[in-house]
Amino acid sequence: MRIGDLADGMTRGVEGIAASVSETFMEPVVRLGVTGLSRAGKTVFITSLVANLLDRGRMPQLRAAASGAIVSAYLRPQPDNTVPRFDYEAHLAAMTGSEPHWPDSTRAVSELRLSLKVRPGGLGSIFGAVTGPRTIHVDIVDYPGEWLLDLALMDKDYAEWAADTLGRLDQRPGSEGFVAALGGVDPGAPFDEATAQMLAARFTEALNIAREAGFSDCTPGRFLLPGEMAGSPVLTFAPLPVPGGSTPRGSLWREMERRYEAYKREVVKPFFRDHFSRIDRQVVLVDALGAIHAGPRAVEDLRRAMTEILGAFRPGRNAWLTRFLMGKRVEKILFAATKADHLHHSQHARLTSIMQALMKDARRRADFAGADTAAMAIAALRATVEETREQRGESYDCVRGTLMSTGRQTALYPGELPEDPALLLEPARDGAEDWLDGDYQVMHFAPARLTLKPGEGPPHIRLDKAAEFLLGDRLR
Ligand SMILES: Nc1nc2c(ncn2[C@@H]2O[C@H](COP(=O)(O)OP(=O)(O)OP(=O)(O)O)[C@@H](O)[C@H]2O)c(=O)[nH]1
Ligand SMILES: [Mg+2]
Repeated sequence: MRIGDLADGMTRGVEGIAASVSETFMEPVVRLGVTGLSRAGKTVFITSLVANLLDRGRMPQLRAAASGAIVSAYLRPQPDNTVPRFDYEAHLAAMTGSEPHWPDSTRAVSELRLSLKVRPGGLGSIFGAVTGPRTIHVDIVDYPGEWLLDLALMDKDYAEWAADTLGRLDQRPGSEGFVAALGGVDPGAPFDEATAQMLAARFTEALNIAREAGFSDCTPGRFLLPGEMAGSPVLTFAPLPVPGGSTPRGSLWREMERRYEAYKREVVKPFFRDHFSRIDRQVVLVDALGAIHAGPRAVEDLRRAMTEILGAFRPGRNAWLTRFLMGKRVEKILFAATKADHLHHSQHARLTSIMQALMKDARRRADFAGADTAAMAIAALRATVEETREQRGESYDCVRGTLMSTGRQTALYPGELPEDPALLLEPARDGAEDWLDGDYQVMHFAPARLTLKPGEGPPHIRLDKAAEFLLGDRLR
């Protein structure tokens, strides 16, 4: 352990104590982390969750909403002054306006505080009447799941990371450009910036193509979501094989190694210290249907990424992370397959089983030290209606919605998910190229035009159950 690390850890500890004391004497705060890989559905989830907590007419499975224990809900200024605010109003306007559309992609951390006034025991409770309502603040933090994958880098030095990454290139589409570029480079040659930039550009391209093709584990995460760090040295490196003879000072390999270490120190660590270490409850959103549609390799990649992501919630996984956490741990982790409105409800249980199987794999390696975990299939914003169609004497359970590409109403029969998740996960693990029997369809539906009654939030599937799991115990 370096002295610098120790000092960092201690400051955090003191801040942590101050925060928990003020919270105990004043109003309790629950910090809810919402993560998932890019396009998993984080922005839509947070927007719809907040809208449905403000107007609770569609939240019967959230007990505190059904019982009337939540007296009121309102948005308040967030406590963190330097974190961008989650743009709830703009996202909600996009999803529920007169020309509904999906919100834009978001590329960084953002935060929103929702405060709930709760009367313990609900309406008419004697206890509630005596003590009066109390306020609970829910701080919702949206952050890219790619950043969690970077935790794995903390255990690896440059040579190990490069060997792992290079070893995986041939399993993925889009690496050709980078492989060709590598062929013309001697890692032991003296460093020059143009070569470094060229390699980083080709490598980033390969990561983006793999990501587009449905692959999940595309580290370093910040290469895909560079934000204001684009073009800086911490994002201008690439994996190189160890040069034959040695790694002389001033060589390309050495400088790449130095930048990789800088990325760990100056990008990965601050995120875990400033954001991750403060989370109380976590939802991990997963576009499982998207990966199933993309094929077995994408499913296997997703499984690995999920194991990696959930590994971040395993105490003791990493020495420096353990110190930042100071014994604090995430109390609940919800693992949710999003966009379940692409399936007829008759298949939702199967999607849930697939999520459970994916989660089990991660759990086998760790029990998350007592954190309460659950897997669900949800749709934060339901864009379809169900429909059963007859064709040549067979009936098909379809969903119907407005197709994004044409703007026309279309019915989709997505294919039948297997009852036993192993029928998907095993071929994926065995490296199959395609699914043996059948294909799984995904279509991009636009959000439906809504007419909401007073007191109703946007339509969803099981968002209330997700909220009950994540927050229910704190609202009683
Ligand atoms: N049908 C349906 N589609 C959804 C739902 N949630 C998300 N989507 C689709 O998934 C896309 C991504 O959703 P976002 O919420 O923007 O995902 P994100 O995780 O915030 O994505 P990034 O900000 O790019 O990381 C949307 O544009 C929709 O096409 C849902 O509940 N139902
Ligand atoms: Mg987003």
